[in-house]
Amino acid sequence: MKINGFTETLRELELGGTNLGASDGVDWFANGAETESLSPINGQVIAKIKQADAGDFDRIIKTAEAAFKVWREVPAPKRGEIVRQLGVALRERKDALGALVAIEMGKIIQEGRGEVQEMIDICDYACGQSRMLYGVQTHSERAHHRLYEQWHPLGVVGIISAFNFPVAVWSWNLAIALICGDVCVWKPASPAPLTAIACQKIFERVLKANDLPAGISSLVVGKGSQVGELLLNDKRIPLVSYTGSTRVGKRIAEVVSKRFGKTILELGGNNAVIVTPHADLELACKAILFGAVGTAGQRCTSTRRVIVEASVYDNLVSTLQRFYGKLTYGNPLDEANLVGPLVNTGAVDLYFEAIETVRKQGGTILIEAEKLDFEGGCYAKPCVAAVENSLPIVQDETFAPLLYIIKYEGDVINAINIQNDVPQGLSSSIFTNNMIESEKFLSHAGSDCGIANVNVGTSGAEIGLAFGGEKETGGGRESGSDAWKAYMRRQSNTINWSEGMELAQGIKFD
Ligand code: UN1
Repeated sequence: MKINGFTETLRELELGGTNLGASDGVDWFANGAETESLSPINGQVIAKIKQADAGDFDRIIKTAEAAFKVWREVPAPKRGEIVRQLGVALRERKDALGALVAIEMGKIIQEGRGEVQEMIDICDYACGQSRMLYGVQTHSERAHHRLYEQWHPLGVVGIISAFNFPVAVWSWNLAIALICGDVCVWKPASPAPLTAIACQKIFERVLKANDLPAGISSLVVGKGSQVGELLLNDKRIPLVSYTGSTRVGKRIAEVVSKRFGKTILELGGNNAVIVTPHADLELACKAILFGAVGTAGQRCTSTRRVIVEASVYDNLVSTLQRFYGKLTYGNPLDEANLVGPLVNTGAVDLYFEAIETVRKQGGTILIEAEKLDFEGGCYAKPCVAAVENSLPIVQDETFAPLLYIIKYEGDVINAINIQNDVPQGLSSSIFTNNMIESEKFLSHAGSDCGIANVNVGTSGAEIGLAFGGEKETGGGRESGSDAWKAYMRRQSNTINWSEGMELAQGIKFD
């Protein structure tokens, strides 16, 4: 397949040299400072962006509030139809948008296309879900009374996305929020404004073709310290969905809950793969490799730790060394490469600082990292280190291709205890063909993570189940299963169709 370069990709996605960063789905405007988007492929400016200022933000929220009053009256399956059309539009732009993701944040083109596929999948899923916004009904203790539960839309949903899934995070939230009858305002991550503008343009065509009013899906490109703060503090936004670091997520939880707003938080992970003596080692190492170096180790689900039983330790390390030795590095637009650049020079610096800290805290480097000088981009080779789980650096999430190997002895429960002994709780895996081991891992005394897999790696979850984690990962759930409920408000209804006024709990008040 021919891969387009920067210019062709921008043209195909209707992006110019300078782009406006605020849109209500019908009009584009922006009165804030100009910024540039740099590519980690070569450090060059891809294009410029005019950011939103406080006035633009206020205009967006006012328009969104008005649009909510219209949108909530549209029957849910008809809202689902609009989301279905977004999925069709994304299918048409899959290659171009996947390439822009690679250009702007550096993930390899296969993963860029995979990310757009996740957007398409959630649109299809949400369209079906729009006919299944079920509430329960139950039996009343009183004669001729009916009890039931309904789910109503919430209002304006703020979506703050992360650079590592610059387009899919928006779609997981948007597709579900829209079918629920909410309207959305998106503040994309600062390193990835162009992919956001491209998505907004794709959706704008759908909204216009259906004669929908402004404000159903809006975009505000701006600094976290400016528009981000406005969004958190704005009482007109009842729900804020944030994907990103635990440090920022903690602050978001405080600010939004202080005004009794709701949050969906998808924060840091510290995901482990347990490898027992009953594992297929080749299979485990394949999953570990993709988990640790896929997206250059910059997924919240990336494999950070391998917890391996002592008798298979040496074999696992030599298999990983063989696999790492075959990795190909370079331009993420070239399909031959498996590892592209990190997102920016700051991320490379943090990566090498973390490796230094591993050494200082007593870890042993098994596979050395090194900076790669391609085209002035942010390339680096991955690193593997043998450590103790208790090292302070191991307890922290380093957002880079840095993998820790930890030895365990005895029963699998010892490995599970090590796995759970970190502040985060997103994703976890076990590799074993022993049913008792895998059931222990999945039991209530097993993995404490939101995601627990058997013979499947920690990253690359499908959209059909709820996505998210426990502890410092924030507790939020997005995507499939009943994650839609977080985007709605629940109402409990009691209907009296008797002719009297019977009180519950047998109370007499005559
Ligand atoms: C993220 O890194 O923020 O499970 C999300 C996965 C992807 C989602 C990652 N489906 O790796």
